[in-house]
Amino acid sequence: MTSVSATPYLWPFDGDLTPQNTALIIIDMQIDFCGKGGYVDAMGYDISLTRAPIEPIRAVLATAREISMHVIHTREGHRPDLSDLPANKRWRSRQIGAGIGDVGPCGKVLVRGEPGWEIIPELAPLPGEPIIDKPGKGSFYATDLELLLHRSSIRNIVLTGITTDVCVHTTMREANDRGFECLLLEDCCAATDPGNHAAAVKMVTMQGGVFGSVSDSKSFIAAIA
Ligand code: C5J
Repeated sequence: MTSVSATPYLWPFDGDLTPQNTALIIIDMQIDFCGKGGYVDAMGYDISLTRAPIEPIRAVLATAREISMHVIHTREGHRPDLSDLPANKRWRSRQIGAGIGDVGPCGKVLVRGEPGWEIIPELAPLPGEPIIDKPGKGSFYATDLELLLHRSSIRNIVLTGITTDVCVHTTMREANDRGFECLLLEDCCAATDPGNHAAAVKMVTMQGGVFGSVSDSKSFIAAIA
């Protein structure tokens, strides 16, 4: 398989890209982050921004499934008894009018099992695709993601989802520190602020690719299809 055209370097760094050693990770494409009445909407942010990556992700996901590349989904959310919700996280969310654990139009905000916590239907996981439930921003903290990746001999990670500057970036940093070779697909991610999205993408490209490399859905599909 050929490398992916990316910035600042052709990805992966050593050209070792196969469907077996690579995972597409789709981060937090939940109603709470891009649906009407969800957490992001309740905070007053524009959900057209966080919905923009749905179609590019859908195209990448279809191609990844066609070639049997690993696909992993994540969901941010808390236990119904909120025993895994840090007090400061709850307090901050209430400051901006979207209290985590409080009842909103999509059920209890960011709580497992509630309508708002579900992954949007457009990107629904297929049976057999692992879903990582995480209480924090990073997908490695307090989850079994690293174990799953090692058990399947995955060494390349392709990051998509929302939001670029929070859960996607935290996951990319966690993965990079663990030695995984990371690629961010910029049109498959979005933030609640376009400037933050652009800054988060730019950060990856500094220092020769401090956290990995950056590409887009079309270049990635062209390389793997
Ligand atoms: C946030 C996320 N932004 N999925 N979560 O709180 O990025």
